[in-house]
Amino acid sequence: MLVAEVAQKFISDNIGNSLEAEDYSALDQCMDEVFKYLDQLIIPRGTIRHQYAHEVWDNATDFTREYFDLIPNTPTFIPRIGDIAVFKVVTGIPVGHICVVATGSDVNNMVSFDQNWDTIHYNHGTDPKTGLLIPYCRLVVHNNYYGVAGFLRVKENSSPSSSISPSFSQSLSVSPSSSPSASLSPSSSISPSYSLSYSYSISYSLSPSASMSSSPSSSPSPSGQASGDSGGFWQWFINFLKKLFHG
Ligand SMILES: [Ca+2]
Repeated sequence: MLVAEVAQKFISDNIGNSLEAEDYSALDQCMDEVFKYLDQLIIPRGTIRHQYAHEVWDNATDFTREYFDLIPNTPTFIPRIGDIAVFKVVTGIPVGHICVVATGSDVNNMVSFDQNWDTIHYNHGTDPKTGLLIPYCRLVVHNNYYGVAGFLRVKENSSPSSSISPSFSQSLSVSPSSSPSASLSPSSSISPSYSLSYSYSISYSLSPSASMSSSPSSSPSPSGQASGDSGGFWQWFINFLKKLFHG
């Protein structure tokens, strides 16, 4: 499942819910929501675990960067659904803040899924045990990205959906084993060597003709001798016939 799909499902499943993940001394905080979000992504909570939300950005670790690209907030950057927005310490945000980016952001405003944001106005009443207002998750529009330090974007190779690709590459590794059909081609390279032996036989057939052509010119005697022999034979044959019939 893609990060955007995980985020969309996480948001739709939890709108209006109070989420608690870690540190029961501070119930339903912004960090609790994002811990639960990481659970859905199958990303270790330790990648963002700090006492205060702003530290996720300010004190990001190698473990954080192992799973996320850290993208600073700029006037033109538009985050996408599934990104994690981290707020620095500014007036009105004493310990920073963290939330999951939803759909609908533009260069002016960020739409996100937040817990414990403006809890004075948005709460599920007072917890009878603690006497504190009970925060819950909801969609928020952050005007002008006020306080946003940057974003954590899940790296492509750390998302659960990309873990399918290794099995694909294994099926691809089967194809080299079928390459023995290609290794049959060396046997077909014998025919070129055959054609070479043929050219040898041609050069052989040339050498006799060369000796033939050289022999008449260099030694006329064989041909003269041949005709002399044949003339001597006929002469002998005629004499033989004369002896036979007239002798
Ligand atoms: Ca908590």
